Amino acid sequence: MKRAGLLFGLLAWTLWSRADDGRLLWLGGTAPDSPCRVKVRGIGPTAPHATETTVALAREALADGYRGSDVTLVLDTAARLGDGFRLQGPRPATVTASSAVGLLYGAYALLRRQNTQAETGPYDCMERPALALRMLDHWDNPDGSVERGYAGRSIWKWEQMTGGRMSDSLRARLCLYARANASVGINAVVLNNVNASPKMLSRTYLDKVQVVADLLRPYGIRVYLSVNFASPMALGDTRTADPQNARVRRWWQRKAAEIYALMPDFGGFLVKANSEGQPGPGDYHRTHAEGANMLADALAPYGGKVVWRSFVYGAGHRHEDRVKQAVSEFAGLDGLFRDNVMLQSKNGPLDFQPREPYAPIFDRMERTSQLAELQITQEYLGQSRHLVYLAPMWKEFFEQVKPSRLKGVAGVANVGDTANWCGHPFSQANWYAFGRLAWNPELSAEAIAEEWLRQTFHTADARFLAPVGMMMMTSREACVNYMMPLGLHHLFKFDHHYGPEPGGFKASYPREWCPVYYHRADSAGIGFDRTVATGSGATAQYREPYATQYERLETCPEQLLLWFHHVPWDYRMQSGNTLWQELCCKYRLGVSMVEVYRDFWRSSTRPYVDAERWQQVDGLLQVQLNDAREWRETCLDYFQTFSHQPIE
Ligand code: GCW
Repeated sequence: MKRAGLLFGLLAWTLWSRADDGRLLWLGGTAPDSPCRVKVRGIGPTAPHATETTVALAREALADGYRGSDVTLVLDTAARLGDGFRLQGPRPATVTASSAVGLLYGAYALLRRQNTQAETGPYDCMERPALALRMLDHWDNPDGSVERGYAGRSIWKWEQMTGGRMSDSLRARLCLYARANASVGINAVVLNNVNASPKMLSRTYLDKVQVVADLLRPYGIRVYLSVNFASPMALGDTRTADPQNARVRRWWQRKAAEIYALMPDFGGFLVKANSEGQPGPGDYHRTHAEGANMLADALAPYGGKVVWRSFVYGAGHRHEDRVKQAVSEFAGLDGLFRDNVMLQSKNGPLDFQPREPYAPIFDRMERTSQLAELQITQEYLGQSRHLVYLAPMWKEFFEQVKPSRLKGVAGVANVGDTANWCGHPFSQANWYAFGRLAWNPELSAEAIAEEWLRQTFHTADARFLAPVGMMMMTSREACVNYMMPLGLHHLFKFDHHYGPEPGGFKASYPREWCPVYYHRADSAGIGFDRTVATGSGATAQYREPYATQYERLETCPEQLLLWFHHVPWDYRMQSGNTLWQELCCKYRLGVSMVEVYRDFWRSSTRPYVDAERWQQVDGLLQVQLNDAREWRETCLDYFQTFSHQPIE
């Protein structure tokens, strides 16, 4: 017993200490042959401590990883670069910024440049983030579990933070996390699950949160918390959580004062209210605006923000088509939110499916600040077992929802305490891509994939980069094809959302959790009629030209066909196939694509990847292939009971 304990301890220690290695992230780099000297200009002896610590991080990052020339860091507050920077070079290289965090971002950009580009002669370029708020949302619970987390347990280890301190190993791990975020410009982190435990606002937890906030601050990262709307009541201080109640309002004001005394730069609250069983203002017949504004008023004196989620269904408009409910609940509230409230909506109107049309709420809230919520953790895209690169999906979203209309983006994190952070070695690419796109949504998904591959596998060899980049670029479409092509959605097994269960139905469940509610297959055809003419009318929530395009069967993009229409089995598709034949083709194509990935990985990538990662990816691609086959067989067998046609 004792020996087993010892062995276990040793194993945990090995994993843990290995986990501290930056090489398990894209930050690895190669050790510099000739370490560079870093000079700093523009920081006088009276510079604030915070500036000094951030600039010291920039300096350290370059001293560790930059080679070939000396670097000068210039803090020029008159340069008006915001959080951005200017890079000039190559010899010596100069990073200019008007803020300390700008210098840090510039230092990482210089390293990225070195590690991803061939030397190109003189350069002089400037960058500024396109979006002000670039946030990671963790769905971590105080007990260390992570909702929809597939990479181990929570990284926060609350139990190890006591007396305002944390262990050195935890600190080292969290510094790496912070560094990874800063290296791609992520500047805010929500520490806990939107299904929020009221406990997070207790003094015991706030003291721990302060420890994390202190650690993240020098990296330019602000801490936010998800809050449970009924916190004052749940913590036993009030008898109601009604936002109009004076005691409740005072409670939130005092809580805000307490938080800001501990963390003067605290970001604010993220709130999931009246959704999936969470409490909210609706419990007291108050609107979302009344609820959000009460919290906003409490935070306003300190510059804090309220991020209010629009992910609601089954509440005020429960009889409506689920994908319409957010607009139905929120459109009438446009203009009623305080200035420090931002509405956060998922990219699609349902729930992070492999493919959804964009969420029309982004068209409808002209006078409300908006954030887009993307999901980095692959809840519905094979979790940490399938290689699915998400940047192409996010780019698809940005084609219709222009980033200029947003105040920021939030990504539901895929990070856990597993040694390689994200489970699947390629899942890290999604964390990386999220940050890069939040910084600059104009970057192409290809370019980001290549950057990540070069920095992660330390190779510039096109025989690896081109085909593996192609594999990443096509992987999301492959996933759509083997899971739910042509606009099908939510065919997932109950609860875990991993495998297929197209016939899923439970009378005791809300209809919105049942796959049969979404595909509506019958002997006539398949798909959810959301037209105004004969269906739920969801198409009318879109701006033109999309409303008309989606409404008409002939103009609806085929990739969204069954999202908006109930289509006869023998409907002629553009390819000349009937709908049934096309469905069979898509499922088959999805499986073949994964077969190609697996075969290619096996035959051609070994020389470029360390043995351990190579093995891991190889094993996972086999899992993905088996799963893809299961998806194809389960879905086609099931739909065939309606189409009565052969699976070709
Ligand atoms: O997709 C659903 C998830 C829930 C999640 C919810 C949400 C945090 O299955 O686990 O809860 O979305 O986004 O609130």
